[in-house]
Amino acid sequence: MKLIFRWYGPSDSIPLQFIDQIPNCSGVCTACYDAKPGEVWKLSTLLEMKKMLNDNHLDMDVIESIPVSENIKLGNELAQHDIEVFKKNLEVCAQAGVKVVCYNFMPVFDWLRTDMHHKNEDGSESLSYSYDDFVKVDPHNLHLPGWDESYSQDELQNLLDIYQKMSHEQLFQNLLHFLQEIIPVCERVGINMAIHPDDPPWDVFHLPRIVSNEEDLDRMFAAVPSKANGLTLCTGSFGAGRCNNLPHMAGKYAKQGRIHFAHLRNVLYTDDKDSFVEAGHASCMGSLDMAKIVKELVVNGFDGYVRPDHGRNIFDEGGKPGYGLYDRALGCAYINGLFEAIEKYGRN
Ligand code: DNO
Repeated sequence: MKLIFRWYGPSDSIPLQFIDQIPNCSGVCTACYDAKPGEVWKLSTLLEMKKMLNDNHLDMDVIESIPVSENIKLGNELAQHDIEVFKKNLEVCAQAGVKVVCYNFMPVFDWLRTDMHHKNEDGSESLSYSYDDFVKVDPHNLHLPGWDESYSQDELQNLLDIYQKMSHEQLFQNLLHFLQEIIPVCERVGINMAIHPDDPPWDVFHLPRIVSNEEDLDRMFAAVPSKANGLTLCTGSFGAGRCNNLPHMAGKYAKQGRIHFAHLRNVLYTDDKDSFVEAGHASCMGSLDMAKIVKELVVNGFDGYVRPDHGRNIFDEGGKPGYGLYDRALGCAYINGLFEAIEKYGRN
């Protein structure tokens, strides 16, 4: 595996030198955060970032994410234009040496939580999702760190209205059309696409979601069989869905050569509904068996990129919820330990 770290570009408060100091961390995943969905990225911007990274002994092999515009997800009259822009962005990324592009197909909102500062007993803070609080959330007044927000309040209202009429099947067909258009470009330029699952993996605010479980993935891979059509195995996102068997999914899709990128983090279920807290990465902190997931990856030949995911706010760090340095660096150390132990001595 190749261990990487998420970096929000030159404005990220975490110095690249610190990321370089994380044991075995070979690079970062990043994006052109200034560009809006539907805009062509500048090769010069990517190359400048790459130089900054390389100067700190870090690679830029993975982009997270090229945003998929709402036009594409809606399949409206502007969709084809935006798909062509997406293709150009893939070409630009390939010219900058990018190998994997993470993206998602969640309507309007990316990942969703109800509390950015959930206090744990040890004084650390986590992102969390409470079933009871979710019903009180106003979708018009939601901003989470790391989201690609590109619409005004009016546009948001309009989008929510339009999606109320969209079925899961229609959204799935729009995903297929998108993949059928872009995958040939990926194959030509040598990029693997890695779709990020819905987070949490169920419909929110009556918006359809279609990348939530094994059945969704099987259908998507069967429809577009190219290996360039792959997955970001986000254990925390799929894992919030208690029906998802993560070790089984890790093994199955690693064996199929579909997992190009893995986000390895843990979640702790906090009630018998859907509530969860983002725990520390180790198995003992949460509800997922991280060692079993990594073992399934390793024995089934996984050789892709891996990153820790949302960290807790620990050691009074403050900063961007989920994206501080300390707990994610601890996550890296844990991930390194799991892979080393299983690769050397734990395959059987
Ligand atoms: C959350 C991230 C997601 C992810 C996108 C990929 O922290 O895992 O925002 O980057 O869904 O497009």
